[in-house]
Amino acid sequence: MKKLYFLPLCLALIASVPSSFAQALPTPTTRQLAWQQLETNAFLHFTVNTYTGKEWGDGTESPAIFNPVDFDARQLVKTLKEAGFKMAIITAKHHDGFCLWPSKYTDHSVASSPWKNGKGDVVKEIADACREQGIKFGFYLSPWDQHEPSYGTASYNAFYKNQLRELLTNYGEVAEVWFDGAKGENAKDMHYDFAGYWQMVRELQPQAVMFSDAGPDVRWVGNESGNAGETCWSTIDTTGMAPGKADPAYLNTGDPEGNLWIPAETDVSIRPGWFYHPEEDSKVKSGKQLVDLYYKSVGRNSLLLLNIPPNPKGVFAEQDVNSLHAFRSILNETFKTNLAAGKIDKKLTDKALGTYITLNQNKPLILDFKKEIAFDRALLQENIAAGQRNAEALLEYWDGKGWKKIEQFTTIGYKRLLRFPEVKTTKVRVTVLEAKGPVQLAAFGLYKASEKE
Ligand code: FUL
Repeated sequence: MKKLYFLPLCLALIASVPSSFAQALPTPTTRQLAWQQLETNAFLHFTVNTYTGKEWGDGTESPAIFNPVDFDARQLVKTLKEAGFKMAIITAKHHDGFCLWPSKYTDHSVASSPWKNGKGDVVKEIADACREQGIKFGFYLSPWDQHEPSYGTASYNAFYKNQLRELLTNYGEVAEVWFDGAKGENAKDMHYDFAGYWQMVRELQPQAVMFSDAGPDVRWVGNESGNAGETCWSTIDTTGMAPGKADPAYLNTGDPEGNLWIPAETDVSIRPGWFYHPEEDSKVKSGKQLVDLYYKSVGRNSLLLLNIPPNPKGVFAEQDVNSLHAFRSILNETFKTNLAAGKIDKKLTDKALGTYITLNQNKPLILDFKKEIAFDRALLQENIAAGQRNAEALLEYWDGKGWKKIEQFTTIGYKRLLRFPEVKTTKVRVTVLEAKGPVQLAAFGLYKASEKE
């Protein structure tokens, strides 16, 4: 008898295997999960362009023009840290080929500049300041190099790798490496060995995430205006893609059917250009505009990489610093008090992604605050360690007689922020309308926005 029971059980178990495999969703690696939770990182565009007024140099610039007499990495990093940025990424080399560190492989660098009599190293000072002050450090190393004579020949790959190795081995821990696929129409043909570059980063700095249009760890968001897609999946299918060769619209929204976890990074400048130009001093984005970008990036399952370019003296302009302070103080004010905390399950307000409530499709979660609260912002987070699942959901409030819509929205992922006119109620409910599996809701928050927003 026992054997007869056993056989159907075995068959049932075997039958269940393919379906559970079919449901396996891509999930983040530890490094991707840690990166996503940084939320706001800073980009520093700084090179000879800072002195020529150009956005793209052409490689003929003289190192003699680079002289940031007041450069103080500690001060720059302090400003970034105070404004809540968790990483600083410096343009170690932009498309003009000028190196902000004294590379052994070229003399087109700070070593040939008057700054500190050629003894300075911008990359080192930034890396050291980041370490001292407890924020992460990353670098941008442009593959397109208009100065290096070997560019366009196979030996350029060896040159690029030599420079990459210098940056990966001489500056302590690196948290992100930025591979930019951009190049001008006049650029010589060049076959980059991206696979080789990426392998070197994995070997020498295994905890670092690598950015490019197509990953491998984080992807471009598809525009430079600071807007992640209103629907933003952390998954894509990179078949046929390469840095510099990807469809921006596809990158912007991601792909619910994508087989790889490669979340979107939203890079945008605080100024119209990436480099400092004095004529743009009056065009610096205000704190309020930066907050808007935060909602459109972090609030749409992305990460905000905000560029703040040092000026020719090597310091941030006053306008930029003022905007950064305003940005962080507005965010702090808005998100200071979660009005739902203490009134709903602690798992949703303890700020840990690993504690969550599971929501099944069309089974609403009712959150009863017992007394009336007034709010105009909502926050939802999924436990993305288990993948991204929500595809469509509805947030409603109780008006005393029935449920009224606040907002219907698509993806949640790491974080979804919603903005709407003030609602006063004692209860809200969240209904998952469409999902790729049970939604692990890790956080829920309701806030009253700062008047400065
Ligand atoms: C682009 C570059 O061409 C811009 O100059 C800037 O560095 C931006 C972040 O990436 O591809």
